[in-house]
Amino acid sequence: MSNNDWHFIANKAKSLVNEAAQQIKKSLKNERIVEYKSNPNDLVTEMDKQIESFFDEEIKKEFPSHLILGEEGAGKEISTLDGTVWIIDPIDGTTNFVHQQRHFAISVGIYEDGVGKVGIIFDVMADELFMAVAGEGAFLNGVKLPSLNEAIVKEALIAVNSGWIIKDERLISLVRDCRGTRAYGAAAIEMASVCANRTDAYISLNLSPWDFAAGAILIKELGGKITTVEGNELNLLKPSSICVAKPGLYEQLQSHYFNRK
Ligand code: 2AM
Ligand code: CA
Ligand code: CA
Ligand code: CA
Repeated sequence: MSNNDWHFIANKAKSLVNEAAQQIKKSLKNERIVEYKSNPNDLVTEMDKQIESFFDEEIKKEFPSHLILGEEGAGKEISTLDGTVWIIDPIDGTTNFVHQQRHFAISVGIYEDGVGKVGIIFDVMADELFMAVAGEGAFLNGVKLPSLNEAIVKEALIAVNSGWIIKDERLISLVRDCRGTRAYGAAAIEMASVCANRTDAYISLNLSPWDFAAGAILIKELGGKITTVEGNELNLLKPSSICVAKPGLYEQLQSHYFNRK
């Protein structure tokens, strides 16, 4: 596909994300219907499902050959990344959506034969749209973001969920050594925050492809690093841990905390 084709797809993706955000905002005045998934802390609402169906229908209409992989069931039969695949989290941060009505995002990553091409993260209530087209830079509400600077642990703000810290000795040492921790409770927003230079790293021990598909494209576009915690390349068809960090800091995290020899 040519660059022009990718611009067309990226613009369409952006307008679908904006439309989806309007639907979510409108829904806030209604009471949310909440169900549990794998456990009582794993929530899903009717809006998660509605927004995923909206993307599914609109993408199929506009690009019938494209595939869609979404958290709420779209494309669960997909077993390869051949072709053009949209990896979508309709609401990332559902717990925040339910409890706080803020700090949730729409995350859309578009891949061609497994290569990241377009990444969009929209923090709906902050009205912040992060967007990257591979090779053309990353933008926040249309303003180009600078490449990420080198960082070091002792001056770093690290996004990590307290639930993971109490389970993992490696994270306890890291938390002790870094400047501070932050946790918004939405993986896509944590990654966008590294992109915007608000935090320096984000670590999670278990995420799914829709949580990091868009963030990975944005982070790489800005010169940041993203792998599993053990330093392996991410697989976009499988759940995994993730380690996102600014250059320099990433290598320090790997050599001092996660892959000590
Ligand atoms: P979600 O809101 O789309 O489910 C919460 O710390 C972050 O982890 C959110 O980005 C959330 O995405 C993600 N997450 C991944 N798996 C989860 C699970 N089983 N239960 C709750 N949150 C999960
Ligand atoms: Ca979920
Ligand atoms: Ca998610
Ligand atoms: Ca979700």
